[in-house]
Order: sequence, then C-alpha cells, then structure tokens
Amino acid sequence: MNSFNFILMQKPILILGACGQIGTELTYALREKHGNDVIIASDIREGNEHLMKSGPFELLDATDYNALEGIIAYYEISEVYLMAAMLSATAEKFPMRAWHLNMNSLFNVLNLAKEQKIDKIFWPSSIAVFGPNTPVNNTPQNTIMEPTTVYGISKQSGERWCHYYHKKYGVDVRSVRYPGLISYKTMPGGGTTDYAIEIFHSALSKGRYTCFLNKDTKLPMMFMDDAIRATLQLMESNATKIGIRSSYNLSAMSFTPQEIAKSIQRLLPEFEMSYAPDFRQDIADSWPSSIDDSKARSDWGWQPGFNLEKTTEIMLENLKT
Ligand code: AKB
Repeated sequence: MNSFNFILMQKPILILGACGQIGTELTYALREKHGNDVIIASDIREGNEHLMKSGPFELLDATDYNALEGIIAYYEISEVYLMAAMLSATAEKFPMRAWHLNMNSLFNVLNLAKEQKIDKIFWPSSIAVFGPNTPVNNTPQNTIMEPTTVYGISKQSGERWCHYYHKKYGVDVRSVRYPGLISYKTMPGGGTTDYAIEIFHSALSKGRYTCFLNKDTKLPMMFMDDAIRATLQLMESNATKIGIRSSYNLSAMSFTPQEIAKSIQRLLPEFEMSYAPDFRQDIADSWPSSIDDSKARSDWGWQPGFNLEKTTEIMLENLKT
C-alpha cells in the first residue's frame, strides 16, 4: 500500500469519463460523500474548472488497458465507474469508433476485475437496448430486445458480457438502464434525448426552440439528481440484493416534446416551440415510451423523486443568468 492510501478509510474510486454529463455530477457526489482525495476523476480531455480543482484528475483513455492498469495500481483503486461512452446520435455517424470505445472500455474493466485488480464496477446501460419490437408501454425488465442502433447494440452486448463475467468469474458488476437524463451543470453530448436539455437553454436565451423530434414522441426521462442517487444506491446495496447482473430498468417520468414545452410555458408563457424532426426521430421511434422498473424498486429500494414540473422549475431556476 502506498503512502497515499495508508491513512485513508475509503478505498479509492476511479471514474472513467468524469468530464461528461453524468461523470461530472457523479464525481461531485462521490467527492461530497467520501472526500475529494479518494475520488480519482479521469477522462480523455480536461473538464470544467470546478471539477479539475476539486480533486485528483488523470488524463486517461479508457480503451488503453495498460494505462488504465497503471492508474489502478498507483492509486490502489477498488471501484471503477465506467461513464465513458459514445451516445446514440453520434454513434450512428461513427459506428466503428462507437463500438471500439463502448466495448473495449468495458472489457478492460471487466478483465481487471476478473484478475482481482479491482473489487467492484458500475457500468451504465440505457433504454437504447430496446428496439422496435419491444412492448412500448411499461416495458418489462425481461422482454424482446432487438436494438436497431449502434449504441443500442453495444449496450445490449455489454449487458450480456456483464452477466457473463458475474456468472463465470464472480465479477461484482452493477448496472442500470438510464433513460434520457436532464441536467444543468454539464451539457450532454450526442444523445437522442438531448433535446430535453437544449430546450431549457434555448427557452431562456431565445424564447423559442426547434425540436429535432416530433411533438408526440414520448420517451422515458429522469432528472440527474435521481440518476446519481440511483447509481450510488445500487453500488452501496448488499450484493445479496442484486438479483440482476445484466442491467436494471430504471424509471422516473415520461413525456413528449409538446408536454415539456407546456411545462416550460407554465413559467415562461411567451416560449414558442416548433418541430423539425431529423435522423434522431428514427432512433427515438425505436425506443420505449415508458419503463417498468419494479425490479429495481423491490431488489434495492429504488424510488424516483423528480417529476416533469419539479424538473422544469429547477432547470429554469439554475440556467437563468
Ligand atoms: C441517448 O439519447 O443516447 C442517451 C440514452 C437514452 O442512453 N441519453
């Protein structure tokens, strides 16, 4: 054990992709909980000033096994949160790059756990694992999964590998299928559900927004605080409670672009919405409208805390200048 860890109670945790939309807030939440020094943020690029100044940071490519192994050995990392990924819309433009990043980063952490160099992994899956033949309303935990997007195929494959590494090698890997995530601290990058964040920025700066999805495209969504709370709750649960080692359905709310526009108009009556669907419409059309997350609720006590109205109020309050 190096002198860095000798005096620390919490074993160090590494976040891969710490500068992205989820990674940033996860880093803040873990640093708040365990102290700044034991939460090692890493990414292929630097993040915002607050993140960079709040604790240790390493420039790291999650697909580089040797570099990752070196950081894990140096800090004596026990847990890894793998948040680096290429999301649905960008992955359609760069299929092979998406497959390389999304799969090789996962294999790297699974193999490090198999070799007992780390104890526990969090890896996010997504509602993108479902496809056009999946029941669209209240989508069950176990159902038809025939994803038609590059991102969805990578997440579905990833789920099967997580299940396999747990069953075959006893790897403690945990996962949730995130819906679209709404947050104000960091912009999202390359997702189909990104409209639900862009809309708030545009409502405040321009008073209008042109949505790249149709007005009645209903998708599962969640406020970031709920997503972070679910992630930590799952990771802190006793292993005996984790009955699913592929990935848990997770849900909070579902709405259409028209419904979020109405929710904004309640507070900004002048706000105007128009629609110009692009290639992302096809992606959204292949995903469920709502999700049955009863397994997450019964296995480890998941309960969402934010609905559309509350989310709208918080987003507008925090983004206004
Ligand atoms: C995306 O839109 O690609 C992501 C997701 C639902 O996983 N936000």
